[in-house]
Amino acid sequence: MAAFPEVNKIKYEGPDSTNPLAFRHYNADEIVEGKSMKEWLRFSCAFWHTMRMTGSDPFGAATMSRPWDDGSESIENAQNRVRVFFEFLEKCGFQYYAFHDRDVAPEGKTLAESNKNLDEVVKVFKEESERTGVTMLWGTANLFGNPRYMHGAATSSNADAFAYAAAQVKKALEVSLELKAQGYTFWGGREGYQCIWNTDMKREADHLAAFMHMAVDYAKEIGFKGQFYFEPKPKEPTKHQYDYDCAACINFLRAYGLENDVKMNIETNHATLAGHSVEHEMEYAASQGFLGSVDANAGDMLLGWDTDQFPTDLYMTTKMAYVLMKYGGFTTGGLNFDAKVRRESFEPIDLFYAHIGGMDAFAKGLKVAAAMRASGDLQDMLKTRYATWDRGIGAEIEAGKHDFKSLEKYMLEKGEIEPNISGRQELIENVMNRFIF
Ligand code: XLS
Ligand code: NI
Ligand code: NI
Repeated sequence: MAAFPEVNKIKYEGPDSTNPLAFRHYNADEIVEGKSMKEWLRFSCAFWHTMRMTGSDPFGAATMSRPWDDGSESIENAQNRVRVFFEFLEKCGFQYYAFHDRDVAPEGKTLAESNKNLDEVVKVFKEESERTGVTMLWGTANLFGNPRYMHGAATSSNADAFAYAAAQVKKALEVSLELKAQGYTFWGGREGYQCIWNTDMKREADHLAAFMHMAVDYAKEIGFKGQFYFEPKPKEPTKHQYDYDCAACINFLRAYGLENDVKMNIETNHATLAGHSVEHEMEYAASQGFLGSVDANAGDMLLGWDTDQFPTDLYMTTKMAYVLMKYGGFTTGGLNFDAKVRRESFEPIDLFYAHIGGMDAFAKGLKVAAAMRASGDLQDMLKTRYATWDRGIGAEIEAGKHDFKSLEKYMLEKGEIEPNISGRQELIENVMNRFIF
């Protein structure tokens, strides 16, 4: 029986449509700068939010109405949820999905039982994936929910927690291989600390690196070719997460010899928690060769935590699309909606409104970014701003022809620098607005 009988496959109806169950901009096969929208955007849906968020918060109980879910921890219920998930994915036109091991299958009394439960549910994922063609963007393991991980997993002060986490990731990699995942994500969970006086930071960092190396080695051993990602987040649940932002993560990867095996999975709301914008994080990662995948959501500027809202801000999606296009798009990654409906939006239909809105915001952002690129206005202003590096002394410095002595000589002869030119920020902002409205 269908879980969403009142919803048909969501169709593209064009910008003038007022149908809330239609796309106004996301037209999967429409070509934008030589690639279809679906190739650019590679939308993915997060099982943990869409199927498992109950709406409970520290002040109140669950609010979500999910008629297909009997609320039990049975395997049948877990398998049924997967079928409902695929109905949802198909109706929205998703190409990909992502899950943690413990989102999809109940944790058993022992590791062996948990693995068995997971296998039972993965069977249904496999069937449904084959039926629909919707595949796994990346896999991951929940190494933070169970109290055994109270001090972290790979960075726990308890070596057994490290071992347990290793066993969980081993299994998650096997499942990711089985479901043909394009990647595997490490998000810190509790890999951080609350109190520096009870923390051996160097030892914890060494352990985290050893853990990631073991994962990379095991992936090679079993023939899992998916891309590994490291997902930065500065805080929450711990006060100070080690995977603070892209700069910290990339430094870690380089320091520990993981730079050829792991790229970044950048989440919008985590970027803002770190005091950055998501386009800053994407540009930083991409310019260093580490742009992997994106967890698309949005925070609330008035709140200081990870609200994981759906992205609807066109300026933000435009800026994200602009960076994406500048670097040629994703290879293995995609736009994974790591986002949840608000506690008050408790009806199943709200899941559709939320995802349609997010997909449309990115589709429109992609079109605006493409128009901005086609006009060449921003590229021209950038070129003008850096013009002194394209000729004369600038070009010579970039070519490695100078040192401090030759530059001193140059400046002694020249006396003063070439006049600076305006940064034109306001004009640039107006140019962007010209394409948006
Ligand atoms: C939590 C993270 C998490 C990861 C996957 O804040 O965003 O959902 O994406 O573990
Ligand atoms: Ni995330
Ligand atoms: Ni998050």
